Amino acid sequence: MSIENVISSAIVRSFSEKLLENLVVDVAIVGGGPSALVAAKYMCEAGLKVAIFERKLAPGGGTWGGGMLFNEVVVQESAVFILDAFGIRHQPIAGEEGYYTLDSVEMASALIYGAVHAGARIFNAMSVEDIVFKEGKVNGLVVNWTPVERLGMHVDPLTVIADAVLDGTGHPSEIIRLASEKAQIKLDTPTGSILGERPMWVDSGEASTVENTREYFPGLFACGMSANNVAGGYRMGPIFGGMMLSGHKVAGLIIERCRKK
Ligand code: 48F
Repeated sequence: MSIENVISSAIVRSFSEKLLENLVVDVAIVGGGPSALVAAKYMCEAGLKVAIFERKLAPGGGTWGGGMLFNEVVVQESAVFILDAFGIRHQPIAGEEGYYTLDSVEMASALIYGAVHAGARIFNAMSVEDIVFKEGKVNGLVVNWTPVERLGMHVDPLTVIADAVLDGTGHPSEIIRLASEKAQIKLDTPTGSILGERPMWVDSGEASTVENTREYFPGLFACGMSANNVAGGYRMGPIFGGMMLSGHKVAGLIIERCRKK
């Protein structure tokens, strides 16, 4: 066999096996931002089968660019145990006890590496365009290639079946919005609908990101900015402790739910 053919067949075979193995999972995560990557690592370590579907070529979400493209971010003391679990280095901010700066590129790459090495499968350049909704329950995701979505090609998608779906899509809460509008799901919020993100208030946003991280409908969870948008929390900019703690919290909630089943 020619080397050209060896390479092509190996890639097609390996990828097909990987995709086939992940068509039924315990947890299907939409979006590979920081909160989702943290959640993935902890869920995998608890023995759950986790797949992440990320629209872009590079997972990491809003981590890479730091604050206004200055590639540094800030994390507070309460989330340092997560930085340590991923091996992300951090420096104390002089004169501000309990706050640290870290390199956003190191953070993004370490989060991806940590999630993958814990066992999560990341499918990049795949967009989630719908949910599987059967007998009043969220049962999985409907996925397609991002180029298909971007070019508006009329190509039918494939499905991934999951016990739990995690919306980690950031500010737009794409999956919860879709579920709310298309499946007419009543969410666990005061109005039953998405309340919408509020403007910048760092301390409040950091706290509410974690508080708002929960199951909004049986089988449908939200973390990170998605949770904050659903429940009307304030935004917080380039401080990432809340994102990481949100990922840690949702992992605990989903692990508990899967164990009960
Ligand atoms: O927004 P994002 O980084 O998620 P996050 O974990 O973190 C938010 C912070 O980055 C930042 C912040 C912190 O202060 O405010 O914004 O909440 O990443 C979300 C990821 O989801 C992908 C998107 O490309 C991004 O990488 N995504 C969004 N919708 C879809 C999707 C979709 N329908 N299918 C697949 N991926």
